[in-house]
Amino acid sequence: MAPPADLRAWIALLEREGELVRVTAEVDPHLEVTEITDRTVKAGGPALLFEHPKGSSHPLLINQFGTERRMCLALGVERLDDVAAKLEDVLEMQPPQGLVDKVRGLKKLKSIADSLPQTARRGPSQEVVVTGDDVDLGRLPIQTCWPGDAGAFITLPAVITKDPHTGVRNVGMYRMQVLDRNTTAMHWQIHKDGRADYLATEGRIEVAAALGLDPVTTYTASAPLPKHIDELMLAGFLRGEPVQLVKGKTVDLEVPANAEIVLEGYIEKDELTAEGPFGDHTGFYTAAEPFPVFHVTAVTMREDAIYPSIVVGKPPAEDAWLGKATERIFLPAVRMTVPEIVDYDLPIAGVFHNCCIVSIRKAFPGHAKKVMHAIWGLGMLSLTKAVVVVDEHVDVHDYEQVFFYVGANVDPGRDVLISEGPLDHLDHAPTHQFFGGKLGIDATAKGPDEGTRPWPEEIEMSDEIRELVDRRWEEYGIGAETAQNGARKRLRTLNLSRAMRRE
Ligand SMILES: Cc1cc2nc3c(=O)[nH]c(=O)nc-3n(C[C@H](O)[C@H](O)[C@H](O)COP(=O)(O)O)c2cc1C
Ligand SMILES: [Mn+2]
Repeated sequence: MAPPADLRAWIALLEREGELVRVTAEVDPHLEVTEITDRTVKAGGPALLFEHPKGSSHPLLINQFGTERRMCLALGVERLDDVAAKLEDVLEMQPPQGLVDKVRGLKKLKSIADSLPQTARRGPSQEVVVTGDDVDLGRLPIQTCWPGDAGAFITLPAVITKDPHTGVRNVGMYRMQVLDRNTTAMHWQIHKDGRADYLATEGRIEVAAALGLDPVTTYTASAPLPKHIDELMLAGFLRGEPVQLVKGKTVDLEVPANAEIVLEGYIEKDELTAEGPFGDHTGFYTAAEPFPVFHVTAVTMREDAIYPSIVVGKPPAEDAWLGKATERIFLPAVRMTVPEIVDYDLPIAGVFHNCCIVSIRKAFPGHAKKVMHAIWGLGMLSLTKAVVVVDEHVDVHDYEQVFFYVGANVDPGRDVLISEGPLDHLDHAPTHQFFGGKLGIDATAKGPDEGTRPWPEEIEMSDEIRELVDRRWEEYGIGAETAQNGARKRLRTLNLSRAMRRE
């Protein structure tokens, strides 16, 4: 199943799958959309197309990514792990041996070459072009999400810039607070690539923000790729066909041809504004801080453009599944650097930077602590506040199991590591912004080689008796459901660790 070509194909797919509700009642993008969406997301409900947002002629799409199933539909896979497998295949390419291997290798290389974006002469995203004084962001149904927000924020943009030295494109999702009819703030946090492009540019940097893309491209704007990798290439690779671009009307940047809406413009070095407060994905308001001002020189659109939005707030919110997609998709890359990692889980309630549970194939004394330091040194995972390390047979996605091992296997005096390092821009807990404490918990089994008494054996029933009870279960008259429910947890653990070990 090929991923949808644009937002409209995506909406049609969602509708066919019973995953979309059209809301025909007039609804106010000021707070009301948030309350409806928050209830819907937390109930695992459908994507919502508000056809009549108050004060705008553009429909508003929200909750397109709000469940695991929709995230899988967006990426055209059965399970999020399937995306990782595709990526792993390319990442683990070995020098080809025989002819068959060479042909296979070439195919893989071709799949990368075919992922590069292509530039077309025209595209639907420029059917309508509004420039200069005619630009009016007030025409879009931009949400004011929470009562304490400083104003209306564009929440689901793919913001495009170029590195002034290398020319490499970057696409990132950064919220944009509307300041007036043709300016917004640009919330480039301190660790992000968009900000690095801005800092490296003297004077004026051109910027484009694409709204309403095919879901894969939207997702990749949120993906934490290394700075020298163009997110649109990942989008092309995951889609199996290149992203089509067109030249901007007022900027020297290429913009997605299939976008519903594109905001073109520029940012002047050191022109800053107070951005925020904003009800953030941390579950708290982030205080106002200075951020750059984006001047919009053109708005280009499709006819009857649909405006996409997302609400973040106390978890779980819609962004949980964008984050989970990243967790799964980046597992092969994480394992390439730290191969002893079997699996990891970033709990949604930990809003992705607060906690990382990781299972390892432990091979030497201090190994769990080595992995903690590796996580604290790895891309955006370096911002992780707490790392919990468990042995390979533990299902990191089963928090009860993890809690069991944290309780059972940890001597806090020996197995807790307090360190320090960079923290997420939005974390309000550390005394100093951006920098503070780190917590590592080693919940693996230890042995005499780590200076402990001999470690006891974990309780397991023998295979023989398990098989006997399987065979005789019906005779006992307790019911098939009970057996299934009881076995499910154990099986899930076994399946997962088996899949991860690729036996
Ligand atoms: C809905 C949503 C909103 C986000 N808002 C911001 C934001 O305002 N500022 C920011 O720096 N990152 C934000 N992020 C995270 C970035 O999109 C993410 O870190 C991405 O990797 C940035 O791209 P970059 O690595 O090319 O800088 C947001 C993510 C999502 C899913
Ligand atoms: Mn990037």
